[in-house]
Amino acid sequence: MTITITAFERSPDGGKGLARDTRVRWALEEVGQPYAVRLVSFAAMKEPAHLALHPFGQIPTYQEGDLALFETGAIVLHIAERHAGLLPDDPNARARAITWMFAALNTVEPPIFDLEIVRLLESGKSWFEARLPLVEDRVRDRLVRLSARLGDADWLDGAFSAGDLMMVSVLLRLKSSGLLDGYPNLTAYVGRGEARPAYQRAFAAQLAVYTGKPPAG
Ligand code: GTB
Repeated sequence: MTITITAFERSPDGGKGLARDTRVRWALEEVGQPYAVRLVSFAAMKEPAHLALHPFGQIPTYQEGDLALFETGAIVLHIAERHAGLLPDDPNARARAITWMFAALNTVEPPIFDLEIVRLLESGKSWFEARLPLVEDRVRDRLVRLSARLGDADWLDGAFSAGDLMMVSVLLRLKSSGLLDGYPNLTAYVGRGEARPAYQRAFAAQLAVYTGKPPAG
């Protein structure tokens, strides 16, 4: 059955891979599932046809036969549960990998998202200089604890899993901020994620939407 996801017709990040379709593409590449992409404009995302797929008018969505999903956590979990390669077989290890997915989305991503919003929308405001360090500190609090837990391991809990896919995807949002620089093991962790061939293919595919050139190879 063909898998179709949606992505920005023109991503505001200019193809840096920061929009959330990249994590879904990455998951599909890890498990070797081909997929089609339907590009949507900001206007089309708020039209009834798209709202029927995504109640909040966002990307990405996931369609497979008569199944339609939204929310990257749910989509990546669905992919990981149905195809080998992203979740361990051992039930406890599997549950822990899923726990890391939730930790990435519910505990680590929110302060990173807040930081992006402050930088993007509040830079001209009178409170910006006072607020920015507070928000950065909340991000650092997550990083210092994640860094301590990762230690010198390659991945968060044994072999690479959907938990790492989600955590690396979330940390990638910090790349341009310099905040990761204080945590060499996290920088290396993100680098290992980016170096995976499946990530490379996902990144190239989303970039090709922006450049209009098909991915090389
Ligand atoms: N919780 C949802 C999920 O995980 O699927 C969040 C989905 C979401 O935020 N989608 C964004 C969207 O559709 C795109 S990814 N926004 C349009 C809207 O809400 O109207 C977020 C995103 C967008 C752009 C950049 N960027 O340019 O750097 C980075 C991340």
